[in-house]
Amino acid sequence: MRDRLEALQNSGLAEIQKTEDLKQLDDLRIKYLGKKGEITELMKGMKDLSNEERPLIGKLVNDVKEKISEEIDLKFNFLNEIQRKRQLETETIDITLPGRKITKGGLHPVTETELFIKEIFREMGFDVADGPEIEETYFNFDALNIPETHSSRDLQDTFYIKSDVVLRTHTSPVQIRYMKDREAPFRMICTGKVYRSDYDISHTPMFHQMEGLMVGENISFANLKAILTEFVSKVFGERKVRFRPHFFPFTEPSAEMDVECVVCGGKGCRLCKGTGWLEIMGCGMVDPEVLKEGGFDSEKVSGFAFGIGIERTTMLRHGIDDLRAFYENDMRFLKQFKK
Ligand code: 2NM
Repeated sequence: MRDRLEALQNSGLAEIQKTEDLKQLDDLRIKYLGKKGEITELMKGMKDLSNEERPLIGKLVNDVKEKISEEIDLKFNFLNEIQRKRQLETETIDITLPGRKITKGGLHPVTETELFIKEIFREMGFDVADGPEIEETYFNFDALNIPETHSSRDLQDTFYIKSDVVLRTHTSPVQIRYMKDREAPFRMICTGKVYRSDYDISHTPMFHQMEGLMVGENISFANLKAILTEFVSKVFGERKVRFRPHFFPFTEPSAEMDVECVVCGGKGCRLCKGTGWLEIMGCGMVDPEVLKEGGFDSEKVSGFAFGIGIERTTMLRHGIDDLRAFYENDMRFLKQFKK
């Protein structure tokens, strides 16, 4: 038994020495030290030994086990280190190579115009507010003096979520909410998405609007003209403007504002349909009923309001003649607006 143990130790150590990779080494660990390994096998013969010999051989078995185990650990560390070094050599990264190019995106032209016109009003002292796109019919219609029978309330024009909840059809409900929260005087604008069930060459079911409101003592139509004329000159340059009478349920009197055609300068062309004028926004003096609904005494304060479509403004600024270009995600179109 002593001889067999010695032979086992020698062959074990020799095999460990020769091993060149970690997998082989692991196989050896199993071969010698495993549950079904050679040493375990040899120990089965222990029961045949005399009582004097058994403890001596037992100690010897443990020594051999320990020796082989130590040797395997040493070799393991050695091989592991070699493998790590090899890895470091082959997997080095050349940090002097140029990096992957990161392409920067740009603002969508509608977003860019939205930010641009917001900034113009901010500079004129207007507060910027916003509100929910899913809105109660009360804020979207009733509070704005839009009668129960008004055609804009039709299922055909408005996306109803429930009988009293809609996707807002304009941003005016934000003005109503703002009035209820504030004291006069104030001036504010809001921009955002609005929804109408309409889809053809010049209408998309979602589009963007900016609306504004100024309320205080003695706010007049002259103030409206001054502010809006200044705004239009900042967007389109020094051009003639005109106000035509119009009708909106929430303003009285109401008007539409035109700017001298940006293409022909008033001579008449295809864009302005020969009129020399481009319609750009709606406006008016806030109806006393709407002021009252907003919590104001229409005997003490007055106000003007206005609304402008951002898609249309973007088209006129950049000479885009097809609304659909904004929603087709054609990179050749969008890249032209990258700054
Ligand atoms: C427009 C035209 C005219 C408008 C009115 C109000 C409110 F809530 F203050 F009454 N907000 N926006 C308004 C007035 C909007 O868009 C073409």
